[in-house]
Amino acid sequence: MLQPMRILLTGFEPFGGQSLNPSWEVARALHGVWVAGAQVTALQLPCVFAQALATLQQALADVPDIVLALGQAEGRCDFSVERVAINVLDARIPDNAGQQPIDIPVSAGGPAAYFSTLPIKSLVLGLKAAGFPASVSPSAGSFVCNQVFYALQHTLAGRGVHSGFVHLPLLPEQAAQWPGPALPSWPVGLQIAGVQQALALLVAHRQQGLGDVAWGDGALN
Ligand code: PCA
Repeated sequence: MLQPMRILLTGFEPFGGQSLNPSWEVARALHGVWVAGAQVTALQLPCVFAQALATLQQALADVPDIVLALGQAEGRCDFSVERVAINVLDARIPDNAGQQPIDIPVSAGGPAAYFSTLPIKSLVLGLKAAGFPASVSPSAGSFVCNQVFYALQHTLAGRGVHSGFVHLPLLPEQAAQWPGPALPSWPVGLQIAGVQQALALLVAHRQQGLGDVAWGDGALN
């Protein structure tokens, strides 16, 4: 019998003095949920350069069909579907262990960058059609999210797994206390519904036998 598809959905612990991270609030809400016949397993990643990859690698040992990694990006106003992970760590703030690497490769000798193997344009169009603002983002930054995204693509390269990264806006509770100019936020329920929709789109893409994308999958308009 055909095995059901398995989805790994990762989120990060809070960082930067926050007590919440939307990526983990969303991932944990979807743990164990079935989306379009595929089962979701949520995994929390530490926001620590020296620890995040070991946690990720452990979960990838039992290779899933789809991996969607989530992170918080304060200031973003929509679902930011990341196009590319770069081979550099250049931290703007210390991680949760107080480390702040500057201009260090994620993988010494590795390629300069990896593209998402998710259908990034179809995902954006599908999310927007379902009422969730979304866009393709050209940079996942150079903090722990980019490190995880790069390592994910590096580890799974050529394995036929569809994997990529989406940055999420802040939660309203976070935005209300954020210092400086007001930042956009989305309620957790909306973020959960949007990610669930994203997963359904990714399962459908995979079921249609549309392989890795590795490069753009069409125009956005
Ligand atoms: N966002 C940070 C790290 C963890 C998270 O949720 C980032 O964008 O790198």
